[in-house]
Amino acid sequence: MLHLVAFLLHCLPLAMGHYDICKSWVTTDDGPSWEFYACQPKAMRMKDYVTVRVDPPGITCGDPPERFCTHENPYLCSDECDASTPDLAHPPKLMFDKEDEGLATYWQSVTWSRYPEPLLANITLSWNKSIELTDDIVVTFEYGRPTIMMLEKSLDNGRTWHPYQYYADDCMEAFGMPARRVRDLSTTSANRIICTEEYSRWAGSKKEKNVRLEVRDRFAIFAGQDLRNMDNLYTRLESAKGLKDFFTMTDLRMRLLRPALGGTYVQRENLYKYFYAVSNIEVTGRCKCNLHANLCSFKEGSLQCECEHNTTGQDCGKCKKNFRTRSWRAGSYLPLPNGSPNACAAAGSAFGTVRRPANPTRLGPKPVPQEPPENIRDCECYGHSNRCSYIDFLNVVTCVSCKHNTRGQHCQHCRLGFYRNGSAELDDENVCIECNCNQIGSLHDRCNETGYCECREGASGPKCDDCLPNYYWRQGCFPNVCDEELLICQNGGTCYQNQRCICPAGYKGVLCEQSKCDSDNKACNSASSTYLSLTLFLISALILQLRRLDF
Ligand SMILES: *[C@@H]1O[C@H](CO)[C@@H](O)[C@H](O)[C@H]1NC(C)=O
Ligand SMILES: *[C@@H]1O[C@H](CO)[C@@H](O)[C@H](O)[C@H]1NC(C)=O
Ligand SMILES: *[C@@H]1O[C@H](CO)[C@@H](O)[C@H](O)[C@H]1NC(C)=O
Ligand SMILES: *[C@@H]1O[C@H](CO)[C@@H](O)[C@H](O)[C@H]1NC(C)=O
Ligand SMILES: *[C@@H]1O[C@H](CO)[C@@H](O)[C@H](O)[C@H]1NC(C)=O
Ligand SMILES: [Ca+2]
Repeated sequence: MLHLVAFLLHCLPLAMGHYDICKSWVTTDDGPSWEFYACQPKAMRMKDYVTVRVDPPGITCGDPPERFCTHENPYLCSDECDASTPDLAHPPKLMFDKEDEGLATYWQSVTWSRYPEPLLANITLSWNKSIELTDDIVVTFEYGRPTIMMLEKSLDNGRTWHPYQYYADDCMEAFGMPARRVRDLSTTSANRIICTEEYSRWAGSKKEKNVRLEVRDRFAIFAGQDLRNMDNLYTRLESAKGLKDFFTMTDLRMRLLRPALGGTYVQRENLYKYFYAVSNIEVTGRCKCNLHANLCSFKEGSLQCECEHNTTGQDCGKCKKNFRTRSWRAGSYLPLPNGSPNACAAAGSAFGTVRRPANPTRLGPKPVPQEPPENIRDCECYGHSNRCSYIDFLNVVTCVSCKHNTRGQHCQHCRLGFYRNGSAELDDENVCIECNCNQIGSLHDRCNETGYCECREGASGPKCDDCLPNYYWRQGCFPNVCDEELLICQNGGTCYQNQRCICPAGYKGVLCEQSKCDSDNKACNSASSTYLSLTLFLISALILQLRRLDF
């Protein structure tokens, strides 16, 4: 019970009333109607919805069964890991089970029997859904925390990965980075990737078990200790570049790079005490629904926002069909306290009146902040950007930082090197496809509307990675030197991959058309029989001539 109260108190600031309803039925002068607000789902224990993968294969202990011991008891190596015996097995799922009081359950790796080869393991957590952290990630290690490890994350379901935080007992030695603490970061560096030494030093394996990614400390930079000033945090999340994304991910990877050493150097005579054992990975966060949903459900094995505001998609990341009069936008925490729903609109609704900023005074592009909604109304970027600039001398509002490989005033074109996906709508994340022109075969990396690249001489195919007939590929397309039709190797030579003739002894030239004797008499001497028969031929020809002349 005490535990529960402590947990509730701990979560209170983030669970509090903010942005928890999407709409309410209100009565105004014009009668009752719906009013809409920015809204987001509650924070949850994300470990309940995760799939895990542990690499490399065979890194989990117990197959074959193995003995191990602990740093506290290094000479009593009687503990056993055996994958085929449930009581002695340590599979990955034990990092996500409910930790009842009493004995911890944990995943465990093989021991470092192959020292000095490093003992490396990757633990990859995937949600197949964007989530936003609302509290620290806490990883609990039984038998000591790694001396070197790092966290990586992906925002695109594992296609690309980015470093998230580095951990080492000596950051400079392990990663060439100075050691930093999150508590020392400032408002301008709140999303900096750091290396910390706080969670890697030996302190006894029973005493210090946790490794953290400090989310609350980073929130506290804006919201103050105890996170009392959440309004300031929400304001910063809307305005500070990259800050929201810092807490967002679809996948998290823990790279274990060197196990606990018990506070000393590696003792080769007893490698049974070096391994990784993780009993829990706590990830607290919420579904990212772009402030268009306050519910997120687990359906068919994946988390899914229950979208409002006439949006749809796993993250409410686009407008429903027939609600695309205005391009999609995320809801906003601003203005406080209810935010802006930025709902999608059906044709015929009263949106989209074009207004220009009054009295433009400054020259050049000026970022339009979120506050004046008139300007934002003009910011139509098909959902590929939330920001626009006003260019005074052209009197236009243009999107800035178009994402998803788009460009243009309304992010309506594809960047150079990309082409329009015919089956995707303009507000689709997949609207631009990479040309992927073969670097050697093509003239440049641009392509036409159907994805065809412009090829160098001899190259062919949509991506210029093929050769035309009568050309062969070797770091580019080159005209055939020989073939079976027109450029046939002479005198019994054979054509090698259209690149050259392999000539029999005594012949040379591109098509073996030249006898070596024509120019090089020594070769003829050594090939004396050829030489002899040639001489005989010449003599008999001479005799024939003499006969004709009828001497
Ligand atoms: C762990 O993942 C990284 C990429 O994030 C990869 O380079 C490395 O080879 C992986 N290590 C293992 C042991 O699978
Ligand atoms: C990921 O989620 C999407 C959308 O809910 C679903 O269609 C897809 O099957 C899921 N993929 C996996 C590997 O679970
Ligand atoms: C969404 O569309 C319905 C009509 O299907 C409309 O009644 C409702 O008000 C719309 N919601 C928002 C937030 O625009
Ligand atoms: C084109 O867009 C559709 C619809 O979003 C998507 O399913 C498909 O994967 C895209 N094609 C490519 C090659 O990206
Ligand atoms: C793109 O180029 C290919 C090959 O030159 C051509 O067949 C195709 O019609 C072109 N597509 C467009 C839309 O121009
Ligand atoms: Ca456990």
